[in-house]
Amino acid sequence: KKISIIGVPMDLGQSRRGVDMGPSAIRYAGVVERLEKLSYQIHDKGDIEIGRPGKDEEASDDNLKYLKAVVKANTKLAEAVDQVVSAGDFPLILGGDHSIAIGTLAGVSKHYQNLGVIWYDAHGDLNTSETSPSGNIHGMPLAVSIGIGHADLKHIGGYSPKIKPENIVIIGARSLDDGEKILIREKGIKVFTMHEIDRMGMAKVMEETVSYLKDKTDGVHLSLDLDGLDPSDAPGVGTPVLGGISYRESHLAMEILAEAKMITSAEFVEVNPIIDERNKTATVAVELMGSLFGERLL
Ligand code: DIR
Ligand code: MN
Ligand code: MN
Ligand code: MN
Repeated sequence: KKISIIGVPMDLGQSRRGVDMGPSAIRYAGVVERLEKLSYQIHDKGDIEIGRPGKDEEASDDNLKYLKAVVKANTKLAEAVDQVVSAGDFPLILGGDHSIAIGTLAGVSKHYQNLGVIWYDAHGDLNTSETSPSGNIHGMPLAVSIGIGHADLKHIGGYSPKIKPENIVIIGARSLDDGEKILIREKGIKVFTMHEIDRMGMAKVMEETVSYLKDKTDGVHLSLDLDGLDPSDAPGVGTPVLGGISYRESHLAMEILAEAKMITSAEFVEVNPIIDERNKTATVAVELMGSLFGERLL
């Protein structure tokens, strides 16, 4: 079994600098060694090149910060991911801010008739330039991927939409903007908020997620934003929200996905070593990858 790793040192999709160092932090936390122990063949393809934008690029009339730079980086990422899937390898993407999910999904989804997506996040990432309170594109990738948003973002990879709303499961939501709530209802997107996780327990949430996606999808992408976890377990994120998923619950979630043998691509995003505590968040990311790829104690 082969895993190809692609780093995306991107920080332009949000406003806290430092998340561009996420891929380095995750590598330093030992991702390659960890997965090699599980007898995978790991090919670290290095990082996508992210150009430095011009000084005038942040400000934009259309509430889409660094649009051009984000489009450029995601176009390259889509190409790289496409090659990995074509080669039959498992693509493992290291972020970088969550705007990179646009490129990942553009590269992956064309290889499937019905790609499912598990969006593990405190947020919905379903904003558009009209609904976004921040203008940060990392709050928009899920909307873009169902075909809602700026044309230049939607058409990365040359096709739109990438995924169907009914093939999405959001897990861990506890901060949704008004426009996102409307879209979730309108499109019938399945969401397990913190309320359901508390009430049902993570085991039940994941079992329902697996059975919801199993029959209608032919592949499932896991997009894991480290801010889905509680900030006490994953402090190195740009937009922490109290009351998140615990470290243990997250391992359980990954273990259930491993047992289901359902995940066909994955990305771990929003690791920001600058605001972290001794690389704790990258370390948690690597440990969760261990569980996702089948690590067992006995
Ligand atoms: C907020 C934050 N909803 C926004 N989004 C984040 O800016 O659109 N997503 N942090 O992960
Ligand atoms: Mn988030
Ligand atoms: Mn996110
Ligand atoms: Mn975020």
